[in-house]
Amino acid sequence: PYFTLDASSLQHWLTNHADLASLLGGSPSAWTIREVSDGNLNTVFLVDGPAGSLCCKQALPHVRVAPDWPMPLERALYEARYMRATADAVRPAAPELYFYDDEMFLLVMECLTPHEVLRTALIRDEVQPGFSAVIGQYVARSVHATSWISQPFEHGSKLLADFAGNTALTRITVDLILTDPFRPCSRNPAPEADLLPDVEALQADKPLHRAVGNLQERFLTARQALLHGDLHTGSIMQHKDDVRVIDGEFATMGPIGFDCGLYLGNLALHACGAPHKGNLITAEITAFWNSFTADFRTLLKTGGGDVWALSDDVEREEMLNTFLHSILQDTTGFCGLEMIRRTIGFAQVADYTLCVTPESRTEARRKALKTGRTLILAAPTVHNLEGLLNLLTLR
Ligand code: SR1
Ligand code: MG
Repeated sequence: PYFTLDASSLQHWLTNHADLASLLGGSPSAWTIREVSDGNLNTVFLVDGPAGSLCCKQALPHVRVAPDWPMPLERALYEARYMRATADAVRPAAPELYFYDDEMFLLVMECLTPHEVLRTALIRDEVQPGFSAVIGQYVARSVHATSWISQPFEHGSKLLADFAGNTALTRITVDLILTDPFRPCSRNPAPEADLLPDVEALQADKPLHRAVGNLQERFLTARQALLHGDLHTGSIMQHKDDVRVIDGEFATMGPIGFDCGLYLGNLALHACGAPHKGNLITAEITAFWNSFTADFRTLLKTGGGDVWALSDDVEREEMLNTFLHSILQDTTGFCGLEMIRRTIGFAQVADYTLCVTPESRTEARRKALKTGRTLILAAPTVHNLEGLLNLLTLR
């Protein structure tokens, strides 16, 4: 039966799992166990032994940072399924999953040290430029491997069934990204007084709400591929040029532009908090999009499911161009949504701590809200990366 682990009970649990204990080596008394929980939902422990290290992540029955908010434990199962469904396609851009305990809702994974969360590294200016190319490749490979276009439709149908139960986390997304920022809501932290008129305007903006409704429909009905579902800069670890995607518990079948948009939205938010880094962030957005589209094109040059398998090279190229165009428009809209929700909703970004005065912080948030609104409304008019970059006005 399930119980929440602490360092001592985790040590005991590991001693009962000989394969994992032997990865650590030595006797249990030689292991060091540190809790390093950083995300909003789960507890995470790093275990070091004489022969190796492990990362152990356990779901709690509530949101870790909001203990009154109950949360089903099964999210750990979906994270394990996501890691298994994408591992072969994305390796080495994700940690290896060694073991999943379905009673303890516990994942035991490759330990990433001395890696750092990408958001923290960006804030500290410790990134190696070009890291976003790895993320573009990661998205191309994970969605290609799990989409209807790469394999006969039965493959996607199976994934749809395997992830259909992840409703608790999809509920978080629908509430926190697509609903709460656009209405007064107790989950939204009170905005600073100077930003209040901007927030009120956003919450009274009917054309914007209609466009958000369209994005909600895309998110819930465009079951294009298996998404990571929460691809922000806190879901990525990096050390030098080793970049890994973690935390796939929000996995769901959805529009590919959702993963792309969340990632680009978090890059853009960083530039709002650090306007002097606009050129660096523009280069990262470009690296992401170029690597995503190049890899996706390469993967779809041959093979493919159903109609893709039948098409000749010219048709294939045209279908691919149309598909990428619609992914870009979704990306633009979801990027705008992420900029707004991480500025005025629950779970805001730490990048704003880069603003040294209250005035510059308000200005940064205002810019994010304005840009987010523009992206959501103008998404259907975007035809290429340059169009998206022009709307972002980071340069
Ligand atoms: C209650 S969970 C809040 C946020 O944290 C996760 O990282 C997701 O982004 C979610 O929206
Ligand atoms: Mg997370």
